[in-house]
Amino acid sequence: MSTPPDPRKELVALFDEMGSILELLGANGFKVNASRKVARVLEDMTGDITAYRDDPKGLQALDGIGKSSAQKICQYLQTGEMVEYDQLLEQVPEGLLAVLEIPGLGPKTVRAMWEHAGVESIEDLERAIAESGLDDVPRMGAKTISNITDSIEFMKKSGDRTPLGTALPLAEKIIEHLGARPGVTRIAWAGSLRRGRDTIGDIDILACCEDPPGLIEHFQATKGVEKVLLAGDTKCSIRLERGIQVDLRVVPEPAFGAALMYFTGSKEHNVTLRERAIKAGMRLNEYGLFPDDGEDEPPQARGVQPVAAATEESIYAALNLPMRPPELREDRDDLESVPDLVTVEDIKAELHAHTTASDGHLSLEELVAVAKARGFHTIAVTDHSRSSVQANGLDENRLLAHIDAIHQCNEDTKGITVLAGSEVDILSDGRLDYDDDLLAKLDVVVASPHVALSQDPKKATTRLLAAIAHPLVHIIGHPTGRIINRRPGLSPDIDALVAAAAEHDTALEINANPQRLDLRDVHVRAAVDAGCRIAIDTDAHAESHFDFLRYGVITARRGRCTAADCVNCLPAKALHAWLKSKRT
Ligand code: DGT
Ligand code: CA
Ligand code: CA
Ligand code: ZN
Repeated sequence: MSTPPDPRKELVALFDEMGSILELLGANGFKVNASRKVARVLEDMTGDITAYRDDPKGLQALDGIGKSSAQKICQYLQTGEMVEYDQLLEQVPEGLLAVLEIPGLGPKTVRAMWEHAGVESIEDLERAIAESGLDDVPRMGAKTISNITDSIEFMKKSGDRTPLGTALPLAEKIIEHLGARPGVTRIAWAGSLRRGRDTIGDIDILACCEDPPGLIEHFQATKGVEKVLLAGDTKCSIRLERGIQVDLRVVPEPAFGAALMYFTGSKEHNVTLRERAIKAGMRLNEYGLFPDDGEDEPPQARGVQPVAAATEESIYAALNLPMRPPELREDRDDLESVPDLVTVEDIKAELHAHTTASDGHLSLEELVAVAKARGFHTIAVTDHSRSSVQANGLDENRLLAHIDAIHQCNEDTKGITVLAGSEVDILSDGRLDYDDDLLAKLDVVVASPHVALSQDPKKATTRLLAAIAHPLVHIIGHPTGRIINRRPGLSPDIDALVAAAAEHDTALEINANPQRLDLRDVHVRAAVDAGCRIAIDTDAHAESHFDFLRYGVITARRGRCTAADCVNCLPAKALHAWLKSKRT
């Protein structure tokens, strides 16, 4: 499950942040822009950055990367550090970077608040507004201040849960750091992260180790620790710079399964299991499943041998239950039945992806090569339609030429089927962005809402129902348009949508981009129950986006989706037959 950290992404973040720090420090605009430009170049880079480890000249050959940036990148690739970044970071108060993240606040304003009102953190800013209305800061009108207050409120409301797509890679890094220590025999994440919720309150990690105090100390030395909240003999909590809390618990190896089960939760599932244990004359806690001998004192404290403790499987089995995947431990359904949930390996086709023809970063040939390397039998090229002007959507003529190019590419490529598709905007009234004549020329039509995402639920339902019933549409892309922590998106009548989707044989998409995860878990569940087809697509705009698949799959699993429910799991022949069934 663990993937190594991506140094390219880390470098993008470092250069972006250096740009912000430079701006806060009042550096000249040229330096600021140069740093941001490097971030953009690295962001777009599709090759392997580590190949440049000892090759600053090669980096300099890239447009936008100068000599000193090239040296910084090599230094980071060689040592994992960047001296200039560390030096810059020392010159600004840590909390000031968080102030910069408040929507609508630019570096110039933040710098003025820092200089004139001593603002070094969000808390300082709130205090300064309450006490003086920031009247010592030039050009601070009442309107600006009220906007700042609103933004802080919104950040507080949405910002206390971390998106899965941020938490999972972080947990992988921490586990890699901890696992590198000798004497660590077991290590895993638990909690809502293991259950795959779309947002995570905190990260829970469990480990078995010959030297618990040593591991606890090592944990506190994790990169990016802002504060140690608690440090005991077997338990430690830290807060990372981004405000994310991580709990580590070191548990005895013979009880690892019981601890993993307990700390994976959910709390509600734990309660249900405990009641089941009691009915069977047993007691279940984080140390194991024990025979109930009627004593008050906990069994583990009295040396009672557990019935089961080492693995989750053994505990479920002793309770006469099938092993339950973590994604289904929300206490939403009966314990006796566990469907055979879809896995990442089951996915054989990508049906929603973009190229440089609209707003993607990969050329058609690059996209196809990536999809082939991932082992897919089919890739659908679905660039944006004409109304998505900001995404460089294709007008009719460009689309016709694109279709020809894709079909030609399909003929020239062995080992994968390349389909001509489009991600067609569903306009606010439910009409599609191209005429039927043109849609009929496409092998795959993904219809997605992109605008008017705050329309009322009735209109949203009518709009989406029209697209679902459209005979030329295969898939509804990110049906609600929500962005986690940023935008709620449409609230259509999901039951009506899934019933219509089943009737018209139209698939509903789980967009695997971790900012979207739309359909969300409960919607997937409704769709699966209604017997409608599910698509799991990454909506790739770059090579790295293919890695989003795991977030889509975990969301599908939370909705009880099996491979049989998912069009991306169909064998090539069956998939192509379904797509063609909407073209006759
Ligand atoms: P989160 O962090 O808010 O996204 O959600 P969780 O589920 O990760 O919750 P967390 O971190 O408070 O606790 C991790 C697991 O530990 C939780 O899923 C179940 C278990 N747990 C924690 N407190 C209790 C409790 O009071 N009773 C029971 N039965 N289990 C608990
Ligand atoms: Ca948690
Ligand atoms: Ca926790
Ligand atoms: Zn898309």
